This record gives sequence, structure tokens and C-alpha cells, in this order.
Amino acid sequence: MRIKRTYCLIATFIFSWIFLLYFTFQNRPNLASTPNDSIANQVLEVDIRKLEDGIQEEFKKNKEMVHNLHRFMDNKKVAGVEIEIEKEKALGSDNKLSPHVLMRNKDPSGIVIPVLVFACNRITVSRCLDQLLQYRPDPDQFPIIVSQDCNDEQTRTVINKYIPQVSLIQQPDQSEIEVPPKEKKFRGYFKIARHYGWALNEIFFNFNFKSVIIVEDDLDIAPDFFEYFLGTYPLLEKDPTLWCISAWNDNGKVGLIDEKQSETLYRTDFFPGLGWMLNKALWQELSAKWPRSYWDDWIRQPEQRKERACIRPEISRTRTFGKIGVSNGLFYEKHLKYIKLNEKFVPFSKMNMSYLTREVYDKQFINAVYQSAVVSYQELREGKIAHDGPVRIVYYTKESFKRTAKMLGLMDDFRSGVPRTAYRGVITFFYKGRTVYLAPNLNWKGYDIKWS
Ligand SMILES: *[C@@H]1O[C@H](CO)[C@@H](O)[C@H](O)[C@H]1NC(C)=O
Ligand SMILES: CC(=O)N[C@H]1CO[C@H](CO)[C@@H](O)[C@@H]1O
Repeated sequence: MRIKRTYCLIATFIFSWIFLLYFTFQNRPNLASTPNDSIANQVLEVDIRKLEDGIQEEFKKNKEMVHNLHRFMDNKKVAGVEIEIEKEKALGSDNKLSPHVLMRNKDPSGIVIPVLVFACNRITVSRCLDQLLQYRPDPDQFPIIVSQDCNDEQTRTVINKYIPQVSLIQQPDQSEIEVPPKEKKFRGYFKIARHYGWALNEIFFNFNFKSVIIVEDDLDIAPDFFEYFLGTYPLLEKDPTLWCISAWNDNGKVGLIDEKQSETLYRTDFFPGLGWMLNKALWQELSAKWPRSYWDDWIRQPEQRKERACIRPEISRTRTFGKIGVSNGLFYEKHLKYIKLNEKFVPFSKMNMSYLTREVYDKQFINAVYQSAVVSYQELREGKIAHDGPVRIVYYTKESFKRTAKMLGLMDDFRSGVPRTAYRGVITFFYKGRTVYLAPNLNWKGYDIKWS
């Protein structure tokens, strides 16, 4: 509708303009014909010719513009279907996207965010797919694409049962990966990195999506999982200091979160992963140097992060239900198992999220952290603090950070010097009914990559 109106307006404008020019052109010779001055006549004639040329030039341009407008409108009509069908043909029989993926321009808001599910040889992928389908508000807006590596027949059979509600693409390169002898037992990480690289290339460079939500086959999702990404999508688009939206809180255990604050979100310098969204611009940047293995620790290095942050929730929108295979089973038993999955639906897409953009957030955040009263761990644990409201525990060294984190039950590890969930060195969590900041000095100079 809007395009049609614009088109009409432009056409009206062009025609009135030509009309006007025509009259100017008509009237000029009349003025010139009264005096008999030959020089004046000559000058006028030159003028007229120039004007004539000008009109012709303008006319050509306008014609071109109208032509382009037509082409644009025609493309618009078919972009959802025909162009994609061409692509589908080119893909061959294995990598097919189902019809709702192809007709993605149907969504009126224009925001289409595919969900890319990484699968290999775990038939439990069905648990993840069941939940995605259960909570998905709109199949056109959130096409689900399962990318399968490993060629596992049983898993493929499971996934096939979900077609056409989901699409299946398959990583074609099943060759053995050359792994340095010392890293033989980490072969799985090499395969994962190859799979990620291939599938994200498909999403952005072949299917041409603008952004994607990445999910692994062992994740449970919250009822507002889709709403969370839809509501934060504009932030990712407009704030260049953000590079991802993550559904995961690394310290999201019961006892460390405010269970009443489902709508609370934060910025974090730590890349959390585990259900996350990125856009095409970032992939263009990363794909050029994508690593052969350990991609998640690689992405956390300063050369990749470039001081950009992610959004993370107070209460996780994903939870892993246990990994067999490459990941550490002990880590799951000790930690991941206790992460709380959000239950309350928050209408993020209808809320004002601007407070999460850097200029607004940083000012407010620094004020809140450094105006809070300093307390010791003992005082906090024993509930001896007289006043209400947030408090701060200060750390000065790596050792004091680790010690305090451990006592509080927070994650105490670093990646490229950044503790989990940290923002400007500060870990924000909830403890015995109040917000607590585990924070460095106000004159903090940035993360120290030697902290590990
Ligand atoms: C949204 O929030 C921002 C900053 O928090 C504020 O400046 C802006 O006025 C708000 N917009 C609306 C429409 O309420
Ligand atoms: C205004 C003007 O230049 N008039 C001229 C018109 O033509 C006659 C004869 O050709 C001239 O004598 C006038 O000066």
C-alpha cells in the first residue's frame, strides 16, 4: 500500500513538473518575437536550445525513474516466492527450505528471524524442536532451520518427522578433520566449528537472512523465548556497541537471581552463547577469519570482541538438558543443571528497550554501582546490613575476585580476562533480597587478559 502511494505521488510530481516546464518553454519565444534585435534573438535562441536539451535530459531521467519503480514493485511481488524457488533448485534435493521459509516476505513487520538449530547425532533434538514449535508465535516470522552434521541416520529420521514445520539442511563435508596430535580428544570441537561456519554461511550468504537465532539441540526454551529476541532485535540493529543478544545468564541459578524480575535485562562484556542472536554484518566480519576449533573462546578474544557487549537476561530463556559427547558432563552436574528457566511471559516487543543502548545504560549503571554502599562478604552473608537497596563488594585482585565469587556461588572463571556476566568489570547478581555488585574500583582500566 505504502509503495503504491509513494509511486502515485512521484508520478503526480513528475507530470506537474513537465507541465510547468512546457509552459515556460511555450512562453519564451513570444517574449523574444517582439523586439527585432538580431543579437538578442540569437542569444534567446541559444537559451531556448539549452532549455530544450534540459527538458529532454530531465524527461529521460524521469522515464528511467518510472522504469526502476516498476521493476522495484515487480520484484517486491515475487521476492518471497520465485527468487527463493530459484535458490532452492540450485541447492539440490538435500538442502531444501520449506514453503513458509520461502515466503518470508509475507510478514507485515518485515522482521524475519530464522532459528538455526544445530544437530548432530542426538535424537533428543526432538525435545528442543517440540518446544520451539510449541512457543513459536508465527512460522513466517520465525522459520526453524535444523542444520545436521554427522550424517546420523537415526537423528535424521527424527528431524524428518518435523518437516514441513521445520526445514532441514545438511552439512555436506563429512571428511576427516586434521587435528593436531595433542588435541585428538578435542576432535569434536573442530567438527563443531566447521559446522557452525558452514551453516552460518548458508543462512547469511545463501538464504540471505539479516539475522539468526542460534540454538543447540540440547536446549530447553522459555515461553517468551521468541518474544525476548523480537523485543531486543531493534537494539542489535541500532547499537553498534552490541554484537549479540543472549538468552543465557551464566549466574542464573536460584538464589542468585531475582525470581520476580523476569523483565530485567543487562549488558554484558562476556559472550554467553547458549541461545543467541547475531546479525549479518557481524557474520561478514567473523566468517572471513572463522577458526578451526574452540570458536566460543575465540570469539571472546579482544581481536574479535572489539569491546562490544551482549544483552543477557536476569532469568535465562534457555537451559541445557544435558550433553552427551563433546561437552563436559561434570560441568553440567555441578553447575548448568541449576540454571533457572524463566516461566513468566514478558511482552518485550511492546516495551521501551532504549535503556539498554550504551549511552543511556552506562550512565545509569555506573551511578547505580558506585553510589551503592560498600559491604563485606561477611556482612552480606549474615544479613547485617541495616538499609535496603543495592550494595557493593569490592575486589582488587584476581585472587580476591575468585575467592569472593566462589563463596557466593558465582562463576569464578575468566575468558580473555572477562569474568562471566561482567560489565565494565562488575558482576551484578541478586542475593538475600537485594541487588549486589561485585565490582572493581571506579578507576578501573579495563580487563586484564592475563586473568584466567
Ligand atoms: C524510552 O526510553 C528512553 C530512555 O530510557 C527515553 O528517553 C524515551 O523517551 C522513551 N520513549 C518512550 C516512547 O517512552
Ligand atoms: C530595438 C531595436 O534594436 N530596434 C531595431 C529594429 O530594427 C530596425 C531596423 O532593422 C533598427 O533600426 C532598430 O534599431
